[in-house]
Amino acid sequence: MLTRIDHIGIACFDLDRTVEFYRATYGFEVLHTEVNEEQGVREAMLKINETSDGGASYLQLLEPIREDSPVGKWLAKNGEGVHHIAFGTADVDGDAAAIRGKGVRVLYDEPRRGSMDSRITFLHPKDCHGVLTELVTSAPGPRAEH
Ligand code: MC0
Repeated sequence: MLTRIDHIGIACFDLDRTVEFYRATYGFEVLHTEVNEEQGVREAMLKINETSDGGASYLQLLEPIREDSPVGKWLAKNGEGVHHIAFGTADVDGDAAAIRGKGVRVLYDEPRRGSMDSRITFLHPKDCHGVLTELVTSAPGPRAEH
């Protein structure tokens, strides 16, 4: 069951400058940064709030590390902006299977590694009214904060 908005992914050209905008304008601080080679991004997670199911909600700022990555291609076509939304679930495998059963294309056969050791998959935007949609199961235990 999808229980929360885990994050909103925002594509940007310059991660450091975008992080500074969110800090200076709203006071949001970076909880975590990492490079995800497989996804082709350098990212920063800004925690917005804790949620009642023990998860949290984030803004995820994404800078491509390769032009031919999903975010690189999307930025070249659209410029900066909201790239995807991500729903949190305790069971990404079960929810992905159920959604696939409804005829929506799930992009991965098995969930892959996402931010902070989460397990993620994506639904094709063309099957979701133009919205690239991610499903996320957070890693168990305390979040890595660095
Ligand atoms: C592409 N399209 C999108 C879109 N990306 N529509 C809405 N939102 C997006 N973000 C549209 C294009 O405009 C195009 O429509 C059509 O989908 C095909 O796009 P394409 O540029 O030709 O690219 P493809 O087909 O090679 O790839 C699209 C696809 C890809 C969604 C399959 O971007 C993908 O695999 N995305 C999932 C992985 C991902 O996005 N990773 C980055 C975040 P038209 O009408 O022009 O045909 S990684 C992340 O977020 C991790 C770190 C985490 O959360 O932990």
